Amino acid sequence: MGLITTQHKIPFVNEMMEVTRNMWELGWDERNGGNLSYLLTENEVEKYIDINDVKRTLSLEFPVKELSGKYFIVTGTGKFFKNVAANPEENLGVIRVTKDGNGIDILWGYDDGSRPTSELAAHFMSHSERLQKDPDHRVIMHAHATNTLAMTFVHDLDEKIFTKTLWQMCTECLVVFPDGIGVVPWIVPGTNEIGQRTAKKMKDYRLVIWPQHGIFGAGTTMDETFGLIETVEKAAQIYMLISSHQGGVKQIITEQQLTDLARFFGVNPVEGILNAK
Ligand code: 2HA
Ligand code: ZN
Repeated sequence: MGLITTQHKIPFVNEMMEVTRNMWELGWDERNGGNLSYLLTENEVEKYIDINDVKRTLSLEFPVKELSGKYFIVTGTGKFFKNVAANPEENLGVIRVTKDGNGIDILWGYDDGSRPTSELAAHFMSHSERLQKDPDHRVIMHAHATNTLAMTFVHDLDEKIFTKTLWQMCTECLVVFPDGIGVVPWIVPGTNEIGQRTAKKMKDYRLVIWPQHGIFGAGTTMDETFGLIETVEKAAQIYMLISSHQGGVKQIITEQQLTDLARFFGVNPVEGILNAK
């Protein structure tokens, strides 16, 4: 992977630069594909940015009262992940949800007059759900991960069967996401509906598949969230490789082996998957 030599003086901007670059280099985020939002504390923002200097205020079509006063750094709509590291001030923005939850204040970035990702509804609604589950939650990441996307064309979309197949593709998948993966139906992207359906799945899962489109991941750190999507994508790659292999599959990871694995690593696989058919 290419080394990012430009270092930004704001640490959370650096994290965004690095991960968007990695996602692009992996081929997960062509053109303006993908989006990313990262919950920040007021303390870490005010060290680098004047929080009283509101550049612009935008209204939201989906009020998020429960996020009022919260700060995020978010990729811009229509922006290419390829370009973030070279020009973070145009491709990213730091925003704060207004007190009434009906809008956002832009405090830094979007220097060319742009605004947050078209998938902000899915991001905000998902943050809100994950925060209720886990107070340390911070990151929502969306990517057009290639093999994951491909797999949604050829595999059953039942989320139990989908999870089981992924667990069976690499020995450590079950340990990385014992809570499994949710699947929503195909829905027009950028809509409140896809936001609501994704967030509903985020009550139970940190990973949600958008069939024929991509994947959403949630986590407490950038590394953890990236690692979740990376692990699913690796499993999906193995699936796509073996399902097109002429010789066919000769052996698999059995249900018993998955059970032994969970016991040894002390994880609780979500109910109803190991025996899913
Ligand atoms: O355009 O990935 O889902 C960015 C997207 C929309
Ligand atoms: Zn997308």
